[in-house]
Amino acid sequence: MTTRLTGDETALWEAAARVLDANWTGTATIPSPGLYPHQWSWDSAFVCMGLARHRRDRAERELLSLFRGQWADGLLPHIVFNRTLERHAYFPGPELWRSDRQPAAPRGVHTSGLTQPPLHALAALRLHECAHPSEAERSRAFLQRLYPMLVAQHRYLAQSRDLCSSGLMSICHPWESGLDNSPAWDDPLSAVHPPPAHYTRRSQPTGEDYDRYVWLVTLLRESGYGTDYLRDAHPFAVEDPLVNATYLASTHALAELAQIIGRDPVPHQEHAQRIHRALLDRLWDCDAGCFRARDIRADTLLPVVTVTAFAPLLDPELPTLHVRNLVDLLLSARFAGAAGYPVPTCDLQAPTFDRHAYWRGPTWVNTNWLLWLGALGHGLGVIADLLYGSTLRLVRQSGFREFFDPFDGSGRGSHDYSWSAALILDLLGARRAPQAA
Ligand code: 9WN
Repeated sequence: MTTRLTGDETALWEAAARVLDANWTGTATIPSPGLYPHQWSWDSAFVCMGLARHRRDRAERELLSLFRGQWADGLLPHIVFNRTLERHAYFPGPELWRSDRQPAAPRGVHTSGLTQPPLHALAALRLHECAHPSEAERSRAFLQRLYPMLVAQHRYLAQSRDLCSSGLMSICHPWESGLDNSPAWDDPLSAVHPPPAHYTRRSQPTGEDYDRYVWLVTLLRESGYGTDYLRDAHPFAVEDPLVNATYLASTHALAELAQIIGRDPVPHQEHAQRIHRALLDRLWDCDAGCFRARDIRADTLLPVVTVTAFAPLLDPELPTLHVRNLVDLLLSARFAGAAGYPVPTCDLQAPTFDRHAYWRGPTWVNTNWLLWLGALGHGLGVIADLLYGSTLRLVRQSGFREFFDPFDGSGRGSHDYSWSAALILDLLGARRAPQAA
């Protein structure tokens, strides 16, 4: 812990730490008890941000456990399955992905064959930055060990996921976005036509969309998760602002990590420039004054404005005009301005907005945290404080829930959700003191 906390803050800190302690399996942190019993990729990155301030030994093990699932081509899977659990602990389990039949997949570990937003280099950097001076040597040694794995992860994204050679990575499944049922995916998903399905599912998005999710995985699996197939034939391929903003932030982090351990940062810096330019050229919508996802099969920007519109605030070189436009939209009645508990995941005025439905409107701690980090990076202290305060208010009122109603702050989805707890630890640990102008 780096900051002196008040009594109320200490209670919140302890409650958050208890959630992470309870969700620790001995090697990694499950996203939540019951609903998500395996290890998820971007969840682990968020969890590390909190563990960095609570149990850095566990943060290191968390990342190493995740990278145990890395494929030989560098793919860092979005789920690493816990083999000791029953087959039906979570659907879809290893039997849908069949990673054991893929030559590039690791032996003895079952994984999915998809990615998630690549926040891991950023998490590793934050872990190092939070290290006590007495731990600096040990922290550097850990980075030496992790660095080649992070480089391989980014190489995979550049070589196998830059489907248009644009500089941006594409997602090939809504699950890769982390915002599974976001209304932004409605259009590209409607072009996916699965055969009749023969399975059932217990929670969250159901019905036709779920059939499409599973069908997309079947197509990927049958292609051997191949790069040529992804580029030329897979029906769902989207360049998303949040995914690419995390890709950019982690590429900058990789450059810093390289410097810390005495490697060459220049290739990462050059790569970051390329992502930065492509974000502006391909995903900025001048008329709307915000970023939107691009469907690369239809070559159009997707119509619904969601919370991912703001994620490029994570780009340290985002031009002032773009920052100003994003702030205006964020504070308007379409987002924070009319939601008592910002930031809703979908434009409140969009016909697809739904205050109850997972990523179609509710407020989530992780998206708030990403925007808070981006706002701080641009010196937007008032916006950062707004996000800080509203996120703390959510968990104080409703606990460490998975997501929240953006109008009344009531909690939804699973209880004791790991990233909701971990990111509160990071927020409390990083809270800033006001500075005289
Ligand atoms: C599918 C674990 C994951 C998060 C995602 C969230 C949800 C899974 C699901 O849970 O996705 O990957 O079963 O719906 O959408 O962001 O990583 O917490």
